[in-house]
Amino acid sequence: MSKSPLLLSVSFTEAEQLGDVRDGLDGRPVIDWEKDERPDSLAGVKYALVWKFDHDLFDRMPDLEVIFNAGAGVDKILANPNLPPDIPVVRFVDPTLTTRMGEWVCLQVLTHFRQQIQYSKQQRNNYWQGLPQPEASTMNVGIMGMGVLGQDSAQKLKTLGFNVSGWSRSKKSIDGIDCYDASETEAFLARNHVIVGLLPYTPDTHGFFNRALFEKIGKHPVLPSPIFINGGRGGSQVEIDIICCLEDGTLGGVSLDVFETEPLSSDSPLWGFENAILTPHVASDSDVVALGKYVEGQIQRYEAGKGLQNLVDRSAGY
Ligand code: NDP
Ligand code: OXD
Repeated sequence: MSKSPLLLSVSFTEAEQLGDVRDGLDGRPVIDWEKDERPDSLAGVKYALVWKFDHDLFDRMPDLEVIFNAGAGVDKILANPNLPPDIPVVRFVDPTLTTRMGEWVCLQVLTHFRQQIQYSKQQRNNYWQGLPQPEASTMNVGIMGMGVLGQDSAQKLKTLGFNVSGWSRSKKSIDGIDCYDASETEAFLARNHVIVGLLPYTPDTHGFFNRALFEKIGKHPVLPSPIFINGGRGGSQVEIDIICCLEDGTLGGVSLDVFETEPLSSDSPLWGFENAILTPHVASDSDVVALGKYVEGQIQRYEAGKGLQNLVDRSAGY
């Protein structure tokens, strides 16, 4: 039986092009909306894999049955007023993406914890000075957003010896990790020295990481002021508050992969802070071949009547 084509509307960056999404699709025909000549009709096309999309794209797809989002975060697709209301949306969940985020989170926590910013500065100045070196178990790291990425990052940090806790909308029960829900935010913030944001961007998380929150984070007995790390979405942070908190020492350092506006403007004061590590939304790129395999696997499940996985809950916004 011939496979129903997949409509592809994703402009992968050069860095993401380590392979071809088709390599994962097991021969399924692809209509590349960004690169191919556009057909007059998309009748009969049941599946779409998109990141950003033209406003009228789905109006042209009378037979659309499933929309696949090319990343884990669905804020962009859900914000599009032309998203059909009744078509299921599946987000990308895959070990290739999860592992990359865990690597980025561990790298950031270790960089601040082992005071690498200070040592890099010393190296630039030919200067030799040891700094205090507490054990990882004295460092309390709190993950806000204990979904797929948060739980994996928590486990990886735990393996490194950090004292890890997690916070999410619904309370989790995870061996070796103290879990909190949204009614226990103050206690959660107070016990931690580092906060890692891995939240989706929703109306509830808009502007969530702000001065009032930073002021409640606990302070490590030896290391500099609290650290804030965000790999979730920039809309959840208030950058003017981050800047002021770095200036007045409320925050001892930050690592940010996501920003209120991307790309970050070249005149943002954030660039100028020695204790701010900025990466250009690359903590965890989607691996395009794995994405193709994932979509193919989901379509095969769907067609076999087994149901789709990782469906987006539109009312929750993630
Ligand atoms: P999940 O949906 O698996 O997890 C989201 C977590 O956030 C859940 O634990 C959820 O709680 C919690 N949460 C959501 N809203 C609230 C709220 N209002 N209050 C408290 N907790 C809340 O998502 P993933 O872990 O897969 O991804 C997280 C985010 O990471 C994505 O949405 C995306 O924005 C970002 N991302 C960034 C990338 C990058 O390269 N920088 C790459 C990929 C993703 P509950 O468990 O109760 O539902
Ligand atoms: C994602 C992202 O959501 O790359 O997958 O930000």
